[in-house]
Amino acid sequence: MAFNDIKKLKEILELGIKNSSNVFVVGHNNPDFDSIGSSIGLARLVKEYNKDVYIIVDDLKLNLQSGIVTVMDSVKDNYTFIKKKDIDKLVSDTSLLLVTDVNKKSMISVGDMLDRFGDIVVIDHHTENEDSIITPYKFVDLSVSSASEVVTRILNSSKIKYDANVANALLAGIELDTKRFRYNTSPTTHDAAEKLQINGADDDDISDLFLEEFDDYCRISNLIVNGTLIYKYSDTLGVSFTLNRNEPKKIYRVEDCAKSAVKMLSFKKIDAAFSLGYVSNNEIHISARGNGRVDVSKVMMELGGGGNETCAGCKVESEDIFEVEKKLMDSVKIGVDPSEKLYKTPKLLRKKQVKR
Ligand SMILES: [Mn+2]
Repeated sequence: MAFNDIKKLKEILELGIKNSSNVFVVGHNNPDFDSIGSSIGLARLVKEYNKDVYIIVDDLKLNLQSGIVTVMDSVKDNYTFIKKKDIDKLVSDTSLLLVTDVNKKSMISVGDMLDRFGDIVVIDHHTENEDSIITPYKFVDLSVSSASEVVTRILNSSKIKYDANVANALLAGIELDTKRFRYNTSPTTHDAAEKLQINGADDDDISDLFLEEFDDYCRISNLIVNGTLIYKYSDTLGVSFTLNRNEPKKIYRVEDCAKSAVKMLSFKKIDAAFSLGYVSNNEIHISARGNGRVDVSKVMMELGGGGNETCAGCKVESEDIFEVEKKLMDSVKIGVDPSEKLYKTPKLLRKKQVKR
């Protein structure tokens, strides 16, 4: 169903934009640099055809990474960011929706209202599954570095001029998904990056985007320190559970949970790390990371989420984070190889003493 011919994609985009009344661009929820960079690049393409274009970012600003906010702010004078609730008065059956860096309905904010748009074009580099958007205009190429690379190539081959802020946004997308040119690159990736630099992308600006904010570091460290319990499930299997036990209702970013779980997994004798936090008033996010001894996707599936063996997550609606943690602690056993000799009740190995 999907195709991977970039020339065909370019033709579809040109025709689709020309024939539309207005255009919406959406990336995945909890946007990263590739999703936001490719969205901005696509919005630049749309503007070439003098059509109104809206970039949908539905996440709370509070939940966005600081670098994403910096990128959005850098282009906000020329590009319009809207929330899902603003779409109603703008959308019609001649509207075009461009979906970038994602192809699954459940991962975009407008997944439940796709029938409101006239046509949908998907531009992505991730595998498809039964949740993938159904449209004849689906470009999916697993071999390209990033959605930003694809969009850069289209802008360049159409000889469209773009400013340094757009170039920075696109280059940040490529750099994120290639881990700064260490993985997944091809000659076309480097060619795209070179052209972005010629158009004003600045390596120092991009390095700044990748730097951690001190506040983020403090928040994540505070989360770990104020609430990590380590349990032994067997003689050798250690599992950590992180949540803010001082202020259990505190709102975190999905990113905070993910980063704290990754951090916990970097410690000796931790085989799986789970990090829980409220991301809105009654919605709890759980990030799960493992080294393979516990299949964390099985654990997350038990709570309605998913992922893969070493990296998974889920969202749970609940007023009681401790109750969710209890259920999670029980579910861990499901992810353990049945040959492993587990204790009847896991032993609390280390309880962080909270000092204020
Ligand atoms: Mn990507």
